[in-house]
Amino acid sequence: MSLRNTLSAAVAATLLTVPAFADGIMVMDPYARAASPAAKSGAAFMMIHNETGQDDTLISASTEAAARVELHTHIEVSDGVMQMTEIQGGIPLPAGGTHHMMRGGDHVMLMGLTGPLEQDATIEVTLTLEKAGDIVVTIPVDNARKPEAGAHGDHSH
Ligand SMILES: [Cu+2]
Repeated sequence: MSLRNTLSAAVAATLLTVPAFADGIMVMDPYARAASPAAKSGAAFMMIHNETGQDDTLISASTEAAARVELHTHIEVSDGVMQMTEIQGGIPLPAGGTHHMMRGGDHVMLMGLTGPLEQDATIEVTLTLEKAGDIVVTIPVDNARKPEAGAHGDHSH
């Protein structure tokens, strides 16, 4: 093998490895909603599939559609009473696993909306992962969407 062939093989191997790693995070079925046009906050939901081959963690999210974004979940504070709370330490995304953010469960909380979430508009949300880095997701607004089967109800969203 000539030197030139060796170099191209090495470059090809690098090109194959890097995008596969970055592309290994798949965001499926994202949507965002607010409880009403006047709502000051909303939430985004999605499924995140980790095909990168290594464990990762969703550590934060941001968007120009809201002044502040937090990763939230619901906890049961007393018998049957659920309350939203900020997730400490991020959301683990184990290799090969799918994390389902859904109503009544984990969600991306959009606080201080910069405008109403209009039905069928889209917002861009940047997810920041510990290893995969920033992933920009275009999320359609679907205020009419019903809670997923298995969700515990709608609560404040
Ligand atoms: Cu919340």
